[in-house]
Amino acid sequence: MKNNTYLAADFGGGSGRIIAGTISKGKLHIEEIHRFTNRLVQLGKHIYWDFPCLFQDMKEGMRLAAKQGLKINGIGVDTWGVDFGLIDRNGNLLGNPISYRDKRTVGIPEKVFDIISKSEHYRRTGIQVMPINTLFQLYSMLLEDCPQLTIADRLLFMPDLFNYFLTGVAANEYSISSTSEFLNANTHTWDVDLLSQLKIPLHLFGEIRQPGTILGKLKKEIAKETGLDEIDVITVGSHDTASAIAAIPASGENYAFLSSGTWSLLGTETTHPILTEEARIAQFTNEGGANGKITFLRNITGLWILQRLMLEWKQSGEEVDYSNIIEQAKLIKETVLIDVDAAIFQNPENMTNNIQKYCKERKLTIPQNKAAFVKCICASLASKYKEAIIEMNRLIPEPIKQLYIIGGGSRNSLLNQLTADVTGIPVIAGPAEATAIGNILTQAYAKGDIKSQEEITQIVRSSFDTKTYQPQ
Ligand code: LRH
Repeated sequence: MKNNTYLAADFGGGSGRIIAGTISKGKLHIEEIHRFTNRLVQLGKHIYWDFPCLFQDMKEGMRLAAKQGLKINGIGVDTWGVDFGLIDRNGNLLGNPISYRDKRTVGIPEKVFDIISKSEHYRRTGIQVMPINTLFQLYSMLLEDCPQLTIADRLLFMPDLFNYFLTGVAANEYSISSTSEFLNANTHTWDVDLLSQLKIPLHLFGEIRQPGTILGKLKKEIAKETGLDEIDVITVGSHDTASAIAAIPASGENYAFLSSGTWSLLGTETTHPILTEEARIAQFTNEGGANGKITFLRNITGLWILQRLMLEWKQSGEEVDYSNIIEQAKLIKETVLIDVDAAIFQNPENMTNNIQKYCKERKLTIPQNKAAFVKCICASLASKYKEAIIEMNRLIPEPIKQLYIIGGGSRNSLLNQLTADVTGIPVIAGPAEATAIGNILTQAYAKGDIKSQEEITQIVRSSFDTKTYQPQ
């Protein structure tokens, strides 16, 4: 029997998943094999990801898949953007990767823009300036003369790091590399002039691999440990946003996407980067897609604030029935709006306190119960989406006519309806597992089971239901 199952290792800021996808008769069937927590760890001065633990969790998922007797043809890894690990010349990891939520980049963009102007930086990289981006993280290490940097041989972004320890092949995948601010938006290669200007060592950066190519074989010892064969490890759109966008079930033209999870990535696909001053000022970014296209989008703080509130409610021992709170929130007519991108919400000790503080300082009505908090956040997100669509319509040839919401956030019916209402365009929600789906179908493309992006879209359309919300 032909091996037609692929494993997606999909890591988000709050959890990781191993998902198996089987393609049969033009349809994809997915099954979650293993889900685990991804925690931020405060250790000394910094906030880290626990990479060894995440790697172990991934192997456990692989072991469970093997145990089910699935005929596995390949595995692909995708993660959130911008973060990385450094490898020494013996191939060892130089410390756990530091999270983008760490404070080490505070004040760093200003220092970079003393050396290169914002306009030139955008013309080269096409990337929206966000202090979390790799450029600022690495520059902060350079400024503090970090010993790790002196002995580092290679820089590997999070998915590259997983791939490296799976195969022994150290490579930088294109879509994840595009989140760094080190790639040239036109040539899709490392911007050597920019790196040299900032005195960032060039040897850290390696060969750029395109999504949909075979990276290498699973190491013998990992195959043995997990019970899998020495299967192919395949580079997918290893930036989770790129994989999610590859799985938009779009039909027709002039659509925008919203990849909705911890972050909200709202934008559209273009064939060429848009590097104008207007795009820079509007804070749009040109990232690399999984299908040769550019994902022209704005990074908006997504469901992060709500995720943190839920955690705080649970930690205080309260009963939290998410769907019930959403239903209650739907009944609330009036709400205050907050700026979800305000620095005060980035990584506070207590999110509830900071929302209260934010409202108090602006003499806004403070939400009084869980449903009021949820309504406030969903309405605030929807208003950000509206603003982004208005700005985007000024920058692209034809206005957006419909919005596809994909990712876990597409399950939030309150947010979907509010978004349709304030933007005035239909919202098509689903699939929630778009990232894993894009990951799996890109692997199938690499192995020749699927021939084109059009076929990927067709498979998504016939395999997963969507729900349309008309503006009211
Ligand atoms: C979404 C995302 C987004 C951000 C990053 C930190 O998961 O990849 O593009 O830039 O996380």
